[in-house]
Amino acid sequence: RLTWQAYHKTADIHGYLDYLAETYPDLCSVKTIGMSVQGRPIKLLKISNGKPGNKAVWVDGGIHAREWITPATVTFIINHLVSNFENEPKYIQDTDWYITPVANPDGYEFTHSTDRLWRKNRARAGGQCSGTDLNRNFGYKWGGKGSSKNPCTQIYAGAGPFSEPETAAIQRFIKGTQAAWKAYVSFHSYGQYILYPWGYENAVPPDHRDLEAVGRRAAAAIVAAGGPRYTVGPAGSTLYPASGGSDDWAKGVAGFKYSYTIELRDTGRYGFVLPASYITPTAKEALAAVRVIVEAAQKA
Ligand code: 0X9
Ligand code: ZN
Repeated sequence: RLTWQAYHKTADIHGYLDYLAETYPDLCSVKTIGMSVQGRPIKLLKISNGKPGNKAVWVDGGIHAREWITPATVTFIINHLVSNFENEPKYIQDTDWYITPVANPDGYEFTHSTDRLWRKNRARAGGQCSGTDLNRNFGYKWGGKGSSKNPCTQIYAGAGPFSEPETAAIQRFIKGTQAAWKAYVSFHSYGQYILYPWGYENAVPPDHRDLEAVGRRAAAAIVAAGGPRYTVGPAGSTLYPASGGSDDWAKGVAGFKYSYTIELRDTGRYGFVLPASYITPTAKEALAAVRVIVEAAQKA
């Protein structure tokens, strides 16, 4: 139903999730976790063998509209997991996967129709300017460094924590689902980084050594899979301080031990406008990284 030779629009990606739930009802289910500002569904695919005691992992893409490689990568990972489930190792099978490929459907559609480099959602933010940066709108250290109160900037944090329906839907689902949450992985682009908290400032959580070790193993797995170098480190010092990110909320509030933002390819040649021929290699290396994180999550 989908290919990984081209980038697809939200409706096609959501149609693919529905197809999987119909075709593999014992393994897959789809849930609409909320509606966007403009009334589009935010869909989540759960992949689970139904065993009690499974650890739970969250994966999202498309928080930032223009980062097209991220929904493509997330759907590639879904396709791989579902098609090979029986042959996967126990740590994959005994995980409950909660996967949202397009967390910002309005923004993503806007990059297809109007402005390829749009980043934010499509909220009527204030004055002439639209859009809240969903990765500044999460409710941990909201409104601090690297975010703005000015709706005309790319890093507008919104009127308050979780003011946007897209971030509120993620919060409501994660907080409202009885699951043994262990790993949170948010795909972004670009730059080839594996980042962990904190992002809001140059500081690290008490278990930062575990996050660094697993991040380095994930980067090594990417290289072993034939991929390029990814830089590993705490987001605030490795990239820049930016508060209100989903990764910090996952770690600081929602209780995920292993919380990562993975910035996919490339390092700037094409940037956000990565040609579709890069989807397969990028997604393969991302899957290799996710395997490492999920294996660690099983032991957490
Ligand atoms: O600035 C961001 O939101 C992310 N980079 S991007 O180029 N995709 O926009 C990095 C977020 C890292 N995490 C935190 N700062 N919490
Ligand atoms: Zn991003």
